[in-house]
Amino acid sequence: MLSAPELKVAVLGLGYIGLPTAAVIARSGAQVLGVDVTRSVVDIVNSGKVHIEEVDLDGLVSGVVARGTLTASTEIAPADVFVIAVPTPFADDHAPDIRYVLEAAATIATVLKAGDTIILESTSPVGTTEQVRDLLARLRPDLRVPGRTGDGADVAIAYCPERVLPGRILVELIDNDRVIGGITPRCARKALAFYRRFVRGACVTTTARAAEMTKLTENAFRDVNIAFANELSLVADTMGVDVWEVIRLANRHPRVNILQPGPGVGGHCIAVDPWFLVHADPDHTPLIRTAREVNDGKTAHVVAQAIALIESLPGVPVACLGLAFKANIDDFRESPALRIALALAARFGNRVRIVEPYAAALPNGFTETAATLIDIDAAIASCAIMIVLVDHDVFRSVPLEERADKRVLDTRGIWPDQPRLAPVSAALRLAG
Ligand code: SAJ
Repeated sequence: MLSAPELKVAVLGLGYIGLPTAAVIARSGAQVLGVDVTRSVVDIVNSGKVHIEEVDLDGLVSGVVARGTLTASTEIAPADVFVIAVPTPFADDHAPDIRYVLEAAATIATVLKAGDTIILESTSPVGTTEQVRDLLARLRPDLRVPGRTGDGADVAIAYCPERVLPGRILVELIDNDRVIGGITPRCARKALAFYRRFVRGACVTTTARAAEMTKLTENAFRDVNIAFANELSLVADTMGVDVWEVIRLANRHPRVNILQPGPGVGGHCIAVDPWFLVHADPDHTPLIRTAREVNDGKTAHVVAQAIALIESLPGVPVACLGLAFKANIDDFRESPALRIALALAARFGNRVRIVEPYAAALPNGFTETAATLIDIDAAIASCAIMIVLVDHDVFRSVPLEERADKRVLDTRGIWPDQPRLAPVSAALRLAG
């Protein structure tokens, strides 16, 4: 491995993972080229700014761009290490779509040289890293690829999944342990030396296939466990029991650790990745598939509950608290809160008021509706029905005296002291 100032790294994909990763590598002293197919993203980064919200990312990017250690381009250039961090969506039938990974690999092939290392970080179905290897072998027959030509490979290829939590990305990029899967042990060792430059967590090596499955397993584990909590929330409703109290009490058992129910699972990872396992082996994944269905079903259940509550109080304004996919972030991707608020806005029009401190304006989907964006104070003043969809701190901190007279559907359990059936004050009904 080259010493710090000489190492050239290209990061392909400047999204939620690629941009922070590129910036952290640049801070470690390497010369980083961020490559993205979107011109506007490249221009924003080159001006020292960021196109995504993430804690402390703006300061880091402006610093490394000002120092010249991070530059962005739509064009690839030769480098010593290539990191692929592009999206891996799935199609309507849940089949994973690795087209962007293969396109990135084909781009790298144009500048690849002996001695280079290619690392895939995108969440990928098992076998994708081998497909990258096979593609490179086809496009660059002049280079010996690993795993096909004994130990004599000219390039190293590895899979190392990102595992960072939105909102804590810069911390977790450094502190989390990394699983580094090589096509061969030698590939893993080369990638390991690269990650050791900027990762403080342990770096553990394995095969590419095991690393790919590990990433999918982590997110499927979380999905299954959230599904358990969501299923409990339905049973507890039927029984007339407070599910959050039950979970709190059950979790006092030394070997029980139940997650939190909510309005469904959002984000671009946990609601997506389990399908990669189901698609790969449908016969052996009834639990993982059912968990997905339970979590998606919870969103539909909340919509039905909210409709029943709103219809029971004709004319009363409704506040939907939150659109983000989880607390204290501005990310609305795959958000159940957004889906629920949209369904209610489409049905109840101007009775619906959205409170989302992380949005300057309502997202596009609302333009067809008469829903409005208001702040939490206006919601407290004007809405007798409150549907809590996101556990943002600003909602959690509303004291009981400001909401005691509200009818609340609290999908996140943020107001345990809320009276179950507060009366609706006539003053809060919409005129007419
Ligand atoms: N959620 C619940 N109940 C819970 C925990 C979460 O309903 O007890 C919901 C959240 O509200 C949200 C969704 O699940 O809608 C996902 O949120 P999250 O915080 O669990 O996870 P993400 O999607 O932000 O990030 C996950 C992380 N994976 C794991 O924790 C196993 C992160 O480490 C991964 O890097 C990321 O996916 C990814 O990129 O794969």
